[in-house]
Amino acid sequence: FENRMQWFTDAKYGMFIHFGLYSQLGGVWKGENIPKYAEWIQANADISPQEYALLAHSFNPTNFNADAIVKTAKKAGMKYIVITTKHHEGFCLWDSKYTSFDVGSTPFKRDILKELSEACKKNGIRFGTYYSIFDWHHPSQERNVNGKDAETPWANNKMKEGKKAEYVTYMKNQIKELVDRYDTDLIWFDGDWANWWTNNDGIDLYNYIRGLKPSIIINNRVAKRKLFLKDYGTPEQTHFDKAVDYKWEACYTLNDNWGFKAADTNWKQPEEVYNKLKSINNTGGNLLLNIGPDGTGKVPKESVRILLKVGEMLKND
Ligand code: JFZ
Repeated sequence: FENRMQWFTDAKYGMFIHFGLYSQLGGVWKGENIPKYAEWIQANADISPQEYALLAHSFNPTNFNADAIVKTAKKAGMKYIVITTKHHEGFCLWDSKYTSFDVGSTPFKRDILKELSEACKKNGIRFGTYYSIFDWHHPSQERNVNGKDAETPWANNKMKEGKKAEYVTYMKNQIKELVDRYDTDLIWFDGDWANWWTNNDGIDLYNYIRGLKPSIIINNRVAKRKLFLKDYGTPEQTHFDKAVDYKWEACYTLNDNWGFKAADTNWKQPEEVYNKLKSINNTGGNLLLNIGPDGTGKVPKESVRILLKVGEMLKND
């Protein structure tokens, strides 16, 4: 365990990238600014999976520049990158054999995970992949319209009767693709709160992935996050002031959204980011700090400015 976790413990600071179909919308649906997280727009504007899927036809982020992103991360003092390969929307950022709701069915087609993983290798940066447990597009699942769950029909989505095994196979097949094609070093799960996903489902998936690549690191959201702190824990937009008896990583974003939101200009100051990083590292945590490229693939210039400024401050430590 110590050996496997060593690079992660030493890394201390990484870059999170939220990128998907939602990046094109920038938080706006049919002319209306939709409140809350931009990457949740499908849920927050209650867009049907069929209508949402049309966004694949216009996905063409020709400004996505893996080398530039990796170089920015490196200059900023970051040692690993984790990108959303499949967020809750279900769209896959790689050309998967197991679905056509993926980059292979867009006008774009480029293998950006390959571009990013190779740029990482070249620059001595570890490469990680985010994968959402629940999926707003997969036919096994649907909005929850009954009883108490109807209050959050998307956040607590429903697994259709008898469909779970098929979906778990889909997840396993896709994760094997991420391991085989991109040699991912870390898998960052999310969405463990889905009520059809059990802690044992998570442990089974964890063991399956470790069997594919024994050295891989997997966050605790693979299973029920409070019960399963095997590799590392993941508090969100908050961090611990005291050391805890497990490895952990806080994730923060530079404004108030993970995915790109045009109207969100509430950028954190470099000093604030620097101080957060220091206090997190001082109590044994890593910081995974997010950028959300826009629909053309361009990283907001404010994000780049803040990251590079923090990088300079770290150099003067
Ligand atoms: C999740 C995602 O839903 C979100 O879109 C983003 O990817 C973020 C990094 O992770 O959001 C969460 C996860 C956990 C909590 C709240 C929002 N939580 O534990 O309170």
